[in-house]
Amino acid sequence: MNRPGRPPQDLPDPTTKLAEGWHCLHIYYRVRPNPKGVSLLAGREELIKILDPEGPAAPERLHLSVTSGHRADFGIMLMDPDPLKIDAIPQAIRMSSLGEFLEPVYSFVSISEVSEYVPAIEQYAQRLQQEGTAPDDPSYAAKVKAYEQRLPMMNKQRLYPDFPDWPVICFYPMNKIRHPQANWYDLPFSERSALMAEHATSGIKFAGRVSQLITASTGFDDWEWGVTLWGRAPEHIKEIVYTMRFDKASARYAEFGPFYIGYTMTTADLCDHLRLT
Ligand code: 76R
Repeated sequence: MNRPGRPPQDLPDPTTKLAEGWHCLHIYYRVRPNPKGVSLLAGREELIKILDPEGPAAPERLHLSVTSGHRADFGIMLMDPDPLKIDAIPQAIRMSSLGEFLEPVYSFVSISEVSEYVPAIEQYAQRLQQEGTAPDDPSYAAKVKAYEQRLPMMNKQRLYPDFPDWPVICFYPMNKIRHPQANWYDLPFSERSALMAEHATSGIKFAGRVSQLITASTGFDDWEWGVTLWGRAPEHIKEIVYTMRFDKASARYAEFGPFYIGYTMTTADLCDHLRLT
């Protein structure tokens, strides 16, 4: 028996790590003017060190991009099992000699996850049947087997993603709405699942052109998910966002926050581009 106020004995140790998946931070900065023309060369070297993906304090994943438009000048996306290792990066930037010139203007905190709508093997098999492939069709077994082989890799990519080496990155937050006439959270699981299957079918057409990472932020930030899209070229970003708005899951139930579009860069190129010299 536990005494009142004591946790039960069989709980795991308290931790800031996730049972599975990584913490994720998107943080955007604006560069402040430098009217006195102070040399930023030393600060530039500090920034290159802080953001060195091979450096001793580097988180597992680090992506840097120049952001278009007035909202921000550049963005950093960071992922790691340890949220404080991620947080140490903006702290180091703030305390560096570039700190006074770099103003954080937007951030988004989230975690990676395997969505409850990713079909298990049995659900995938059921879906094949619903779509008209009979279990005695030779392609049925082959498809189920291929999915069985693919699923662990796909889930690993969702939880511990490798970032593609692509030039365009788009980030935006989103919610599923709770409107009296369109409340996602009032729908039965079977209906949500069917809507997400339609969503997946429309998304899969962008394979090879867009790579997406959905990170969950309920309880971590003001929106429910962060959507990170990498594009092989800019037009694919417009096309996927436009196309997926017609998925019922988005058309009827989604709302979106601000969009940040940027271009992948090394820290040295970014400093040149931002005139941090
Ligand atoms: O294997 C599967 O069937 C995975 C299917 C899948 C899930 C579960 C999937 C596929 N997504 C899932 C979950 Mn998605 N996705 C978005 C957006 O702009 C918009 O309209 C919405 C933003 C895009 C662009 C996108 C792209 N997806 C989710 C969730 C979590 C829902 C939850 O758990 O409640 C959100 C918020 C979301 C939003 N999705 C795909 C894509 C693409 C391109 C695919 C197909 C590629 C793939 O399966 O990896």
